[in-house]
Amino acid sequence: MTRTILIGAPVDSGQRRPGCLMGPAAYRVAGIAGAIRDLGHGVEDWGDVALPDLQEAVCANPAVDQLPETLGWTEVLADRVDDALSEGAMPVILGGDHSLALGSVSGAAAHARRAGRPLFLLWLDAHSDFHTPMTTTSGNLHGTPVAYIAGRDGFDAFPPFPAPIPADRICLYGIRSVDPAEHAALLEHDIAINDMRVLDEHGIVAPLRSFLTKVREAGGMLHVSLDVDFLDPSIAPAVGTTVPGGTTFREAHLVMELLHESGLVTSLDLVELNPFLDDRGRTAKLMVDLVGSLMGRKVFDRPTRSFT
Ligand code: EXY
Ligand code: MN
Ligand code: MN
Ligand code: MN
Repeated sequence: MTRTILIGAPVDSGQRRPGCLMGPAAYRVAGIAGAIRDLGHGVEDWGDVALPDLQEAVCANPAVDQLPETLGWTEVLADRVDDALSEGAMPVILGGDHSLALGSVSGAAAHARRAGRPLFLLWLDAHSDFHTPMTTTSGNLHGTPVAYIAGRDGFDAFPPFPAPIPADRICLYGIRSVDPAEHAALLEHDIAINDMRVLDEHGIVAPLRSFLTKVREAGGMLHVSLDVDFLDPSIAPAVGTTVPGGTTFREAHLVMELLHESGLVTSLDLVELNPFLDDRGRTAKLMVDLVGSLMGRKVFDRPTRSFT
């Protein structure tokens, strides 16, 4: 039994298409609390976080959009996620666009540092989100969290990331859209880049198992950040940044099932759901079903096989 804490994060400042702020409500309507509770876990809903008073902030790159708002969300979410982990619970952050991970992973990193445990990051996404505020050309800060978490320069307006995660503890999974500046920077870091080509060739299981083995051997905490666009747009249309060639229904469930079997996940983001773009709630329901698989739902209750 896992104690889970739902944290609503109606964050819409990391990109320019309105709608992600409705994400937390859509997850609740789609039954996320009941889906977790029915699997025998504890669920508390801490409601939605509120944006604190905005502070002035400047960035040398004039393209950067909604910086004060994103800084505000970062601060409040870091605090809330740290609080949930400190209660021994697993925070599930209901987003909100992916800029919320600037805060959620900060909170997890602060907690891991105090606990003396290494933090690992699994980034399930079509995108690498490896821009800094200085390299982004769109100015959309949802394209930056992995760079912040990895400790890249260029985040002067942000609080220093608590204990940046070394590159060899970061795993990008499912990526298929990388901008030139991100590509150049990724080549200089030792981040595991499981793009769709790698997953086509090796299958969805082996690269994930090898990452999970590293987490387990290190006694690590594991933050999973699940972007709706990790999924193929044909099954998950409610996202502003669709990229063809994403994971199928079964591949995505298998990832979640392996994560459950590992018993390693300590915090989870659900990001980029834009309910305004959905088709009768099907994307929200699919995301809730995936959370069900991550929390242990199975068709047959076989004895759990070790994941190694
Ligand atoms: N790389 C593009 C940009 O920086 O604008 C697209 C980023 C999309 C990020 C989404 C959340 O994963
Ligand atoms: Mn607090
Ligand atoms: Mn993303
Ligand atoms: Mn994405």
